[in-house]
Amino acid sequence: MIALTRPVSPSLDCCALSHLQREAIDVGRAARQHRAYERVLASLGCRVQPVPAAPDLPDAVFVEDTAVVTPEVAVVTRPGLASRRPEVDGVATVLSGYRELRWIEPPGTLDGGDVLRVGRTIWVGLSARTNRAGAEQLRRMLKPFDYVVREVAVKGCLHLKTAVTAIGPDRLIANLDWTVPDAFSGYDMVAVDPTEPFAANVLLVGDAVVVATAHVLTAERLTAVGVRVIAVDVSELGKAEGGVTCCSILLEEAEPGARTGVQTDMEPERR
Ligand code: CIR
Repeated sequence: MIALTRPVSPSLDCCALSHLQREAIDVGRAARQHRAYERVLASLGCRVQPVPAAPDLPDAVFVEDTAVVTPEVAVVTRPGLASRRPEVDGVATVLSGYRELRWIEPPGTLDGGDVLRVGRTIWVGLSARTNRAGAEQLRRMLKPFDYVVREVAVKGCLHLKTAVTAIGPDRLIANLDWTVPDAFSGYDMVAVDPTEPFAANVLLVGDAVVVATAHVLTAERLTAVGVRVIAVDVSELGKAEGGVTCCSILLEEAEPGARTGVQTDMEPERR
């Protein structure tokens, strides 16, 4: 598994905020937490592939929003917030070493945080950031690969994956106040502890589930149902309305014979 990540920008404290009050962010601490997060991903078997830093783009660390990657293709998004659109080029350049690219075009908007893939089903949250045109373009792009795209309303939070994520092949974790539980019928659903509304944003890596250390009670719920939980402190990133899914894009290593890496100055023949 490859994990694309991007360094914390010195301008992180100018990040976009929708549902949180602005609090001072200790950017140095955020960067240390981010490096610890990368080490956790590496310890779970990921090869961490950094995207070049974008110091002037405050939200660049939240790479998840810039692309939706399946084993077959990478869809570069058009983030709902215009100020985040310049983030996509740097990510696209790296992804072009691993996958064919498709691009969400106007009037479509789509944030990767609104896209939850479980097997061949892809839920797209219709949110303040993602619109129907974006969801429809994604549906068209992924249909040839047999994915079914299902739209679901997001209410009360930033992204679909603030409200619900996967903790296994047919098991989800959710804040039931922020989702439409019926949209996920047929899946086992663990509810977050009610005192930890942001705890549904967890990252499944292999058979492990990465959770924010702050979400102790929800972590206990997960452990109780047999989930292997790994905790990581992302408190400063949380002040920027980010969580554990937002800081990486996970992609399977390419099949032999497919594109195998990113061009660097050292290896021009590889592109
Ligand atoms: C934003 O509002 O866009 C950023 N401050 C936070 C983005 C978090 N991304 C995510 O949940 N996928």
